[in-house]
Amino acid sequence: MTLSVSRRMAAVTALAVAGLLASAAPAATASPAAAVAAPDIPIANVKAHLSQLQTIATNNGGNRAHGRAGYKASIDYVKAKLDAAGFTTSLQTFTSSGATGYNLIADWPGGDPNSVLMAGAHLDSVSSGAGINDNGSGSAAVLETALAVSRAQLQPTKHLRFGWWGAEELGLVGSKHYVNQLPAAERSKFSGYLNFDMIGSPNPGYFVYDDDPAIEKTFKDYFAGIGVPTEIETEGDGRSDHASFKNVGIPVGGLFTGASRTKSAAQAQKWGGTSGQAFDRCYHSSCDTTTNINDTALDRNSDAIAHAVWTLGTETPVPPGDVYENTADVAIPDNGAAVTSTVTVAGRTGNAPAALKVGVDIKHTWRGDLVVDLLAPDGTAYRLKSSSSSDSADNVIATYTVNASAEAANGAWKLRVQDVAAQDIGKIDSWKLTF
Ligand code: DTR
Ligand code: ZN
Ligand code: ZN
Ligand code: CA
Repeated sequence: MTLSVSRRMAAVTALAVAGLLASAAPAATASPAAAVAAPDIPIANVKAHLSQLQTIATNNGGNRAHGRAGYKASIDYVKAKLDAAGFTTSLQTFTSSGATGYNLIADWPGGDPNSVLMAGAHLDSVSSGAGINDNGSGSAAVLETALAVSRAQLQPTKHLRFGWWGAEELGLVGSKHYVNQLPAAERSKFSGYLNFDMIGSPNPGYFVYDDDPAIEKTFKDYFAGIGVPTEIETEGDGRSDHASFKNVGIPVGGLFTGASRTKSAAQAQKWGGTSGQAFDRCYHSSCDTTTNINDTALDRNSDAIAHAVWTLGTETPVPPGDVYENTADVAIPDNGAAVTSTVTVAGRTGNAPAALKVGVDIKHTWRGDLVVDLLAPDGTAYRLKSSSSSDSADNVIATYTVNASAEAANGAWKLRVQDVAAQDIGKIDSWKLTF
């Protein structure tokens, strides 16, 4: 049984024991400082980048696909803009399908190196076309946001990093390579990764990823502020580069205007456009050119990206809480009885917080089999995850927020996991509570 409290908590306890502190209660969590307002992102600048990407495709066999000249020319274009704007850039290479791939990483000097906010987009197209909406749109908007950071000489509280991924169309290859190369200590510094893949669809919807609640709220607040309703992006996890980051426990979010799915009558009523028609009829087709962009959608999403980078990047990071963790493996019987893992909280005063963070790391080969609950010391159960026969993805690596304010903080808290479907097995790898 491996129990640990964070070094911060142990230090507080030690001081308490030494009588140097009246109480071992941690310092009050500072609320984020008022954020700095983002500038408007000039849509003309974003479209100028798209024109350049179109020219690159036209001059290189009609596409910007992994392994082709058009992709490397796209990377060179974006890198040159960032180098001229004062970013620290690096090219990361990898091999996929026998060809060299490239990720471009750009760091804005300054900010807290232990709190990294990253925004990214895949820069590759499919081989059948120029890939202007998919994903020149996300790439150009992220580039222009980075250039706006430079123009503003922004001094964020967090360290800002931007990324352009290769070989997303081959299966998130570039972003997976980047994350896999990151040492665990570096991954833990990420406060979030923001992904933008198809944000200018000609028959647009306004979809917000429903992953990290704080990131989701940041985007939803922006669109509410301009009177644009949004929906939760429901095409499922794993459909773009945010999945690479989510799979290692990094908070993610992003925006999407739709691909081959059809806009419903209700959505057309809400957003305009054409019901019964795909959000992007040129998805993965040769007609995905500069004519395949809705300027209003591209403009709104570009401004939303800047809003998120400024808001999340300039807020005062909430100091780390007190962590109580159990890293002992607990096997989960296939289609069998529930198992539990315990962390004992002691030395705190009063009740647990209204936003108690429950971080879980459960390895499993079909996470839809699993029901996951948090049990408070008095036995009250809080449902974290229900079973789902359709969710065949691996692992449950997530952080849940529970309103545990009705529960006494001290006592034995338990994570209860049950596998309710035959075949596929797993284990509790670790879990933790952050107060
Ligand atoms: N896989 C992306 C397009 C895509 C399809 N569904 C979603 C959902 C969220 C982001 C992107 C996508 C591509 O073809 O690059
Ligand atoms: Zn695509
Ligand atoms: Zn894409
Ligand atoms: Ca099972």
